[in-house]
Amino acid sequence: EDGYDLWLRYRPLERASQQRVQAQARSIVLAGASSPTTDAALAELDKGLSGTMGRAPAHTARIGDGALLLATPARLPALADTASPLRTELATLGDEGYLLRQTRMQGHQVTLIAANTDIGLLYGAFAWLREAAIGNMRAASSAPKLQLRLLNHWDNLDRTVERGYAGQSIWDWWALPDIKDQRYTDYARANASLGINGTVLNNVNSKPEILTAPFIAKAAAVADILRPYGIKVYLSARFSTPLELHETSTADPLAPEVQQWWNKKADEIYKSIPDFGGFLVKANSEGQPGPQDYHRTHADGANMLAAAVAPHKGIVMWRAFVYAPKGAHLADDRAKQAYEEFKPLDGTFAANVLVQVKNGAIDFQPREPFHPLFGAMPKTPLMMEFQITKEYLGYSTDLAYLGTLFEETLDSDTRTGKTVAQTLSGMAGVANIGSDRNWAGSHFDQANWYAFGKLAWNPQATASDIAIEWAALTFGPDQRVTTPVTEMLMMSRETVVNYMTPLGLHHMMGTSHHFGPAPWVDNLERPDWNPVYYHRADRNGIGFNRTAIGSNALEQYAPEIARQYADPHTTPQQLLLWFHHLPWDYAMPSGRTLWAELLARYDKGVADTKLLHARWTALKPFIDTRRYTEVEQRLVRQTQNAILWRDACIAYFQSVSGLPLPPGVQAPAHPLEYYKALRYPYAPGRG
Ligand code: BDP
Repeated sequence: EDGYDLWLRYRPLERASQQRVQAQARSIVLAGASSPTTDAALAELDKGLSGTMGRAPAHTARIGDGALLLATPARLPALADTASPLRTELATLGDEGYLLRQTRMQGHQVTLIAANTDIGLLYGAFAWLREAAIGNMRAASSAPKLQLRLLNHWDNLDRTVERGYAGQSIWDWWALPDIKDQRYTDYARANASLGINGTVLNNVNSKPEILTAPFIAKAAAVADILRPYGIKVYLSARFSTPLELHETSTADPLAPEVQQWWNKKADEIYKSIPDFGGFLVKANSEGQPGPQDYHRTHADGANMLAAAVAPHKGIVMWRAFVYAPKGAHLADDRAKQAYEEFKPLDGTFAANVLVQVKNGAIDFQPREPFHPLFGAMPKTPLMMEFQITKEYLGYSTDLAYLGTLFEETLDSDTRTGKTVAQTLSGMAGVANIGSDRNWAGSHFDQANWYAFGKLAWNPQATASDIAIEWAALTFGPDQRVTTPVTEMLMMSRETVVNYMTPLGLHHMMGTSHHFGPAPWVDNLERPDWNPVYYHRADRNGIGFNRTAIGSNALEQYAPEIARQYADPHTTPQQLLLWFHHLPWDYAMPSGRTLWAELLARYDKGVADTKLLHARWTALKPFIDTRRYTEVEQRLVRQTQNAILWRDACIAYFQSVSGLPLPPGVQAPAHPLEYYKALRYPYAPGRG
């Protein structure tokens, strides 16, 4: 086991489970003619059943007892019959939903995988195989709650991956379009098994070349492979592309020559990729060009691109992760800038523009409150942007299950009548995929890809149900394994929060690598790049005051939230220092002072990391050697990392607060200077 098969391992089942599966699949019947998508579904059933049962059943044209039947109303007249209850049920499942059902068809007892489209059949086949692999065989009916479920690859054309910790990019642009790696098909299978239906192939920090003819041909080759799996290809577009390719004299979105250039470019792309999804754009952020360079708004820029793709039914996903480049407007609190720029534009975007908003207002921290734009732009469809790759949570070394992070954001009540999930039209996840054999860099990071896909399909799914399912599919359905693995997953992210940024602290990672601790950094050219800007610790206290007497970022939330969080006593402890600057002797609910509580959280982070390690070593007898060892090595490293974070942060905060360590708290192993001198040369992920 090297992890390549992900959650589609299809290992032999125990006898009792085999019998249950066998009873549902004595033969396989596809109603009607085959299509590339039904071919994919049947190939997956063959693969799955050969693996779990030892051999795949025969494919037959006629329905018999015990058949596994794949059918749509268009393929099977019985399903088109308006009097049939199945037809009524199918009508509620839309273009991508499916149902799994024991029923009688043409006088025979069958297991029906039914959908309105072939893609629905493919999703249903994956769902049935999941049931088989776990040995459940439950009836089901399911339809996605969000229409757009995308991965965003931050992959560069030279195969480096910005914030990637799983090796090179899987997209081999040099070899494409003629040489097509088998991985592309396996990638499509894995994503389709989760219901992911779109992928942005290249980095948001995009290059003009991606929109030139040779790269369009390469993207088209990928699109051809992904299409049968229901996955559309999208590209990140650099706003100044026509100017940089010397094909226009400006990139001003209101200039007719620019508009014409993009219209023609869209026509050219759609000629090669008829179902091209559209563009993702990072503009006027971190030095990227954008409409503001021409004193135009984000809406002007987005709408110009939207007009180019609209005749082809394409969309534009315009990112709200903006903060001004050097020298331009510097908000007094970086957390406020996206809202300040985008909220006034609500209602001015074209119908095929979505604004893509990161889960929090700073940047993919181990914990952030939900972004105040959710609930604040009722006239604009919003996409959630989560980061699956763990830029700020210990790369692919540290174990941190993000299902709980995603769930926490999605379930947040915006107090505008909706949870965050209910404000969404789509969800994007910054992929953690690379060409490492196990795809994600570590086996446990596969769970983050899995959880993202499941939550994009159903944002109301729970992180723990997803964890249980992933554990069973990844390590087998033995509860002696799935129970402890699920417990490890469920405690892991809070553990990282505790040893990195407890109590609402944030952005204390070292410059540019974002891996190790550096709360002392204060010398970067922009104040809001420095950790000291975010924790504001001094002799008197710690934390960022975002109340009315501070930056007043709180005002961007609904009044109920603003009121609740205005008072530290009614602010959730986990966000305390995000919103408040408090004295070191502030009394915490635990009875400790804030200083003592902070130390206790760091200690808990370390203790829980050791616990994670111990739980894994107890599983040794049940896990295959290679995967056991690869995870174990990472947990050893994570323990060192947790200790490093704890010690460095305690040494630093003590140097600032001047307070003694309470009895029982162990002093850091080294003086502060030691931690300050640590370097991370050649850290991965810089793109
Ligand atoms: C930050 C990353 C940077 C990305 C940026 C973005 O450090 O590499 O380019 O986000 O989302 O988290 O555009």
